[in-house]
Amino acid sequence: MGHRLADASTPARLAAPDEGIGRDELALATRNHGLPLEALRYDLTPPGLHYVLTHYDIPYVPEDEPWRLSIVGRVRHPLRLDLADLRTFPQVTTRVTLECAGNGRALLTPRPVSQPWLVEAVGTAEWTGVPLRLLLAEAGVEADAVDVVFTGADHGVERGVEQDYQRALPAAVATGSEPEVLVAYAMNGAPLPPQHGHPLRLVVPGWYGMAHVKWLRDITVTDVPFTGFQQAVAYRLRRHPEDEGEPVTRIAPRALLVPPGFPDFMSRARVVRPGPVTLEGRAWSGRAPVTRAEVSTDAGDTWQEAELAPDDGHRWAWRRWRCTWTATPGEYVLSARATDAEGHTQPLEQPWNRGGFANNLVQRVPVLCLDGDAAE
Ligand SMILES: Nc1nc2c(c(=O)[nH]1)N[C@H]1C(S)=C(S)[C@@H](COP(=O)(O)O)O[C@H]1N2
Ligand SMILES: [Mo]
Repeated sequence: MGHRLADASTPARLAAPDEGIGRDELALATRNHGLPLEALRYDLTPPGLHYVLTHYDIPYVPEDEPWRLSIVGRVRHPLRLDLADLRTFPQVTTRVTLECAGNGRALLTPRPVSQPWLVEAVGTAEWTGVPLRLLLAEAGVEADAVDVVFTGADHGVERGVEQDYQRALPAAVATGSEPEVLVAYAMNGAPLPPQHGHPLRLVVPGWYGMAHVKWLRDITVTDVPFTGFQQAVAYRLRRHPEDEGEPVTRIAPRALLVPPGFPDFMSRARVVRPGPVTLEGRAWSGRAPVTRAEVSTDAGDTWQEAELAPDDGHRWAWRRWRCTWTATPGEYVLSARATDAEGHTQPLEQPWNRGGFANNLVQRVPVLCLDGDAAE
């Protein structure tokens, strides 16, 4: 009672220099969970270990409630499709590594106050559904189409703006086949779980998570650029609140290590014993195929080439890499770095913007190698 919503023009907040993670960030962190990094070992992330991010509430969709997807706006034949209708279209399955645009945010200085990801907002799944371009072809997109707007069934308020979760793709991307955008009804061969968009979601291979609209109920083709909150206010790369900013789109390259050895419970620092230690992990990029993974055991001063697993044809999924490190007693900071075919790589200095978006600073993993004796 008596509460008021923040003003719509309120910029996202930055944490004060020594401000710890607050209760509001903790509340988000307990709802939206990351990939436990040891699960980087799986080619396909097991259900429940894939990261989850939901801005508002997960909609409750009773099993017997019919779901309809409408395709309207600048189309010649507006459509209203149920799940059985969607199953009559050609079905495609694509393995996709999904990463939240805010991954790495909580490691930035100053820290943008939002979902406080370290580096674990990533997962890989096989998504099955109908190519969006086939649905749009059936509806007949008009020549003056500019954007295609996707609306989810979830509703909330964000910085004073009440809204359904909505994002748009340029019409050329939505009707194109590179990448092949899907309206997906299955994840790893089973119906979508509630937290991943049951019963329908968009999958946009190579793009950061915000584009993959969950609980998809409406597709509207527009002849003007979409200016909704998640497009024009959030998910832009801004250094100052008044900047117009570039839109966040494709995933920048990143490599992560499977945490070596075993963890200290509180600090999560890794402990290894002297001798050969296999360092392995994953590397991905939504811009171009990954061509290189490198590892450093001295906080990025020197780099060693890791061996990339053979290309298995899953263009939109992460690739495994590995190398061997001969550990001797002492303290180390391990890092990994990915490079893609267009030469994009990862910086050692933080790429900073007010949302903490698309920041692919190299990972730092503190490791203690025990004395031979202490390990007995
Ligand atoms: N309807 C809806 N779709 C959404 C979101 C949301 O809050 N509502 N979050 C987006 C964001 S920011 C991310 S990172 C991904 C996360 O997908 P996942 O939870 O399946 O991993 O969903 C996207 N799709
Ligand atoms: Mo996200």
